[in-house]
Amino acid sequence: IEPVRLADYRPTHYAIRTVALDFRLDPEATEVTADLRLERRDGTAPGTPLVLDGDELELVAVEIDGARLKPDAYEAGPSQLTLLDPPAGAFTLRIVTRIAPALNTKLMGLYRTSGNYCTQCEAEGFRRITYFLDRPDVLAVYRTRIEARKAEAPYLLANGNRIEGGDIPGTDRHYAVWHDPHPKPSYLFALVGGDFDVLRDRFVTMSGRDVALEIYVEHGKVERAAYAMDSLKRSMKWDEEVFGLEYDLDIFMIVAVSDFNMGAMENKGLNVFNDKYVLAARETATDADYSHIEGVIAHEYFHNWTGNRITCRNWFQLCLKEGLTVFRDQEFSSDQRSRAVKRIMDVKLLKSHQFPEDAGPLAHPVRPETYREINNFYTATVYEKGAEVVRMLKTMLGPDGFRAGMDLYFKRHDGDAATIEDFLAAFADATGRDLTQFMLWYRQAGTPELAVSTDYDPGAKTLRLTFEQTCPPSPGQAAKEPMAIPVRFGLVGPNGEDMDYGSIEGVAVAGDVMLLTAPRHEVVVSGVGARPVPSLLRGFSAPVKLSVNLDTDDQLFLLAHDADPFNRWQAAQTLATRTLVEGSKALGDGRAMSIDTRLIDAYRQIAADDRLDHAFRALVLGVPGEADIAREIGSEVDPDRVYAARETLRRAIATGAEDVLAGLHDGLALSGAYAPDAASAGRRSLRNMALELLLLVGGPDAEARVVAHYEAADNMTDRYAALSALVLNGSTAAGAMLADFYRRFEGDSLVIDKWFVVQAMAPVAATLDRVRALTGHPAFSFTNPNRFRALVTTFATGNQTQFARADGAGFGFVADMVLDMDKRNPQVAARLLSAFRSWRALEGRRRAQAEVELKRVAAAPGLSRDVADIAARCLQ
Ligand code: HT7
Ligand code: ZN
Repeated sequence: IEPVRLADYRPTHYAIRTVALDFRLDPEATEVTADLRLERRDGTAPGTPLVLDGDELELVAVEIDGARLKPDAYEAGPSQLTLLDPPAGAFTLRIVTRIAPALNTKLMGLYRTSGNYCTQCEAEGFRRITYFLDRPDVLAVYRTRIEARKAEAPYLLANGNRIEGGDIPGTDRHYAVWHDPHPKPSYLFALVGGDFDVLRDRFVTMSGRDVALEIYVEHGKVERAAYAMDSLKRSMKWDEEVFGLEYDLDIFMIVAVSDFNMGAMENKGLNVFNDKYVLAARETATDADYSHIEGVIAHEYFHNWTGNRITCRNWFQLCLKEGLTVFRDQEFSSDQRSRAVKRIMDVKLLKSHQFPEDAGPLAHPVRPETYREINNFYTATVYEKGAEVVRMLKTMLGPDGFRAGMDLYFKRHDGDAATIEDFLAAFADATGRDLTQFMLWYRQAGTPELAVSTDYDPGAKTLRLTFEQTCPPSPGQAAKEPMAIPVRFGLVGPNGEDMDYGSIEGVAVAGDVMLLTAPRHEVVVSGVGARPVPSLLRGFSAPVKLSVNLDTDDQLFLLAHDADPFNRWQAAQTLATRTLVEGSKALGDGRAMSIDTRLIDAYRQIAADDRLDHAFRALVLGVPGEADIAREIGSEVDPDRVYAARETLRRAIATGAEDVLAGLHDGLALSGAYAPDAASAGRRSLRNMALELLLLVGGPDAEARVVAHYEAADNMTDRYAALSALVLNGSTAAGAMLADFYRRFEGDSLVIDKWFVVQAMAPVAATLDRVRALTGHPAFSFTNPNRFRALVTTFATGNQTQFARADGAGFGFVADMVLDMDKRNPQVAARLLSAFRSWRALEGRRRAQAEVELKRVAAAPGLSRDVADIAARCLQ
């Protein structure tokens, strides 16, 4: 497959000014009439052919200015329509296509979900509806008419404001007409037709615009949309208060569907959501589900400005909307909840998903320069690292400089299809700063490594800090240039408080941020009265791998005293990681794993410290995940040893803090009405962490405690915590509890997904057969991405020991699933295949098995571009 290259970008020869669409909805034969008002762009020679994109389309008719085109005036196929000699002046092109939503298993373009019609056009789905210049730099004003049988689709929705509608006399049909005054690219087009329940509300914007808010859900689920509606209103208010950004239509609609390839989609005025990010009730959704709903609702709403009003010039600029919008939703959640806890959770996600991506064959820059299949670039790097890059900008420019840059960006580019260069130019111009070096964060892949050595001279009262940055090679980028790395820091004095200091030589400093720009900086801090423990990279001020020559005592000191909660958490992670990396090596060599009792004491103290936030304590007690440990080990990884080391450490913490944990579990139960707020959720998270650890201590009391917890639960967070503790621990009572859970929630698909997830994650040899058997369970479905991801993708990405079984059977099963799914839904298949991305870091036998399966996939006939691309890159 030929790659698309950023260097080859050219604007289109023709502009499309307006689009009038007419849909006659039918499951097998929807007819779409598109009237496109086209114009040759300046600089395009008259007679230049107009080449429109298509995908699996059937052309019914084509006309120019009302006259049918002669067959020799155009060339048409399922994936292209070319007008060989278009008129010299502006003209209207009418294209009639026929599509079959009921047969659309890719869930791109117009498809069916639970008997309703819906669309997904990002990135290249619009071309599955009609022939078009289906790229983000072609902006047009859309008018959409939809017609359908009234009984089948009582609601007919599209972007913008509804301007007309009614019954069609003498038929059982009706219609609606929508007009979106804001020019937009085709990927933001949306249409929904179907039968729903609706939750309605209103929001008055800061300038007094009265906006109707509507959330459409499948019948019987409207009560479960209340939290989403509340999140939406809070998001709208927050964007006004924090960024001065106001909503710009008279109506904002969200439709929750059960078949969806990703999380949600920010179509102008008509967001379409995976229902798992809308529906929540105490008995069915966990606290994590509630916080995801809040975050995703905010994210899609925030796209209205960062993505819709200012869109991307081409798909290479995807991070322009995604990284920035993730940053905005992170900030929103930080303001709604605990900033420190949110930051730790975001960094956990970055390290567990983006760092491995950046270290393997799928690594790519935040702004890639080539792609073969754009759907494979909706990645942790574009989203999460993209958000980190925006966060660094704010750290470097300060809150006022950052806001000035954002304001200028909106002022300059509203209505544009912009680039990362435009984005950075706004910050450079608003603040007078040179961001040339900073641009490397968008251009260079790989996680920079920052090694720091510290040396205190008591005589001179100076602290010397030597910083050295390197960045390992990544595909297509052998050598890297030094990056601009902001390091937020403090010096923690002997009394545990931040110390004052004098001047700092050797690096530029603004406030508590040093800005490293060179491969090596020798920094001397003077006027340091006593030996400090430096706290570096506070708040994770840059997405780098930091190693500092601090010994266990220093790290324990930071864990106990650092004023920066992120670095307290990080100190625990650093100590645990050292123990686990050493431990898994020791287990491999047939030695016992050694665990410093001071570390266990520290965990015990954190658990018992009532001055600390509950959620924060729970996070500190959560030792690094298996994938994090594997990443630290780097090569010749044996997942069984990693797992064994991790369980040994967790058991040691549980045993050492048993009385404290029992006290927490007994004392933290909440009485009264359930609320999903951060404080209550934090309390539950600490209590459930205590429960999980207590089970590791073992004995009949521990298991009985979990069973009692499950039975007493009045919410899904507590019930699911008990279920997953038992199942993941392989406890004897797990089978009965799984059966009970299924009975209670049978028919509630989103909850049954949790039942699939927990079984797919069980770290025991029987899991593979169990997962295989569950693919035949009546509640499972190969056509629904949520079901498939819950069972199969979770097995591949959330169960290191069983996916990477030494006999290769886990890899074989997943490869079979990829090939099977590829025929139906290539996007879902390709995501599953990316689970192989760290295969080269495995020990020899497993590595060889993974390679065999990857090669089998790569060689299969008729592969989609999505899967072929991932397979080829994994093997390169
Ligand atoms: N912008 C949205 C991306 C998306 C998507 C991409 C490819 C295929 C299907 C998709 N559904 C949604 C989601 C977002 O980041 O907000
Ligand atoms: Zn997004």
